[in-house]
Amino acid sequence: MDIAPPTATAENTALADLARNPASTQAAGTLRLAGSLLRPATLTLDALRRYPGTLGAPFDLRCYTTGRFIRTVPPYRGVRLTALLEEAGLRCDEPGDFKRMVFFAVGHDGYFVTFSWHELFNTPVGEQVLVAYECGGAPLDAETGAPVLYSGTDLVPAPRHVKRLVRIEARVLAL
Ligand SMILES: Nc1nc2c(c(=O)[nH]1)N[C@H]1C(S)=C(S)[C@@H](COP(=O)(O)O)O[C@H]1N2
Ligand SMILES: [Mo]
Repeated sequence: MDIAPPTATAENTALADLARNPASTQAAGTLRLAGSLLRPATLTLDALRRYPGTLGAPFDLRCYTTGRFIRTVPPYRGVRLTALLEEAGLRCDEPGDFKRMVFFAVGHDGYFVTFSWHELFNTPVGEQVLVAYECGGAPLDAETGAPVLYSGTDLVPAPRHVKRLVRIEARVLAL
């Protein structure tokens, strides 16, 4: 399976720039919602803080690759990724597009992980995927890694604990 061939839009150019030269793209702390969306948006940290917060549970950050225990993370507070995506509106150009939709969550350094539409909207996993702006009761700022995206039900949490999240990209996959 492959990702649908990218068309030469400004959005795709911006994503390619991010992968090549991660630090150059956006103002620190801003999050861009892009790709297969009805209302693409850029949100500042202050805008994220205005959404109703969901409080996560504390967890142990552990690297999948090495098994290394990193640290115990106090509860995060943040907005559900599904709430942000619902507000931005998912495009459905062909019947069944959601079945083939994935989301890239991209960090400031070009590190990225994936979520599927089903995982977020059709399993309990999505209820605990947060874009966090507070940790242990203290506000996070761009210097301390905000916003952080993480998936609260992952068995090994470090891979999908993306520091300085800068972009959520919605894509419909094609064979
Ligand atoms: N932005 C960003 N977030 C990231 C990563 C990364 O390279 N960039 N690596 C992930 C992985 S694989 C691990 S193990 C942890 C490492 O966390 P640490 O830097 O606090 O040790 O961050 C996760 N989040
Ligand atoms: Mo890791």
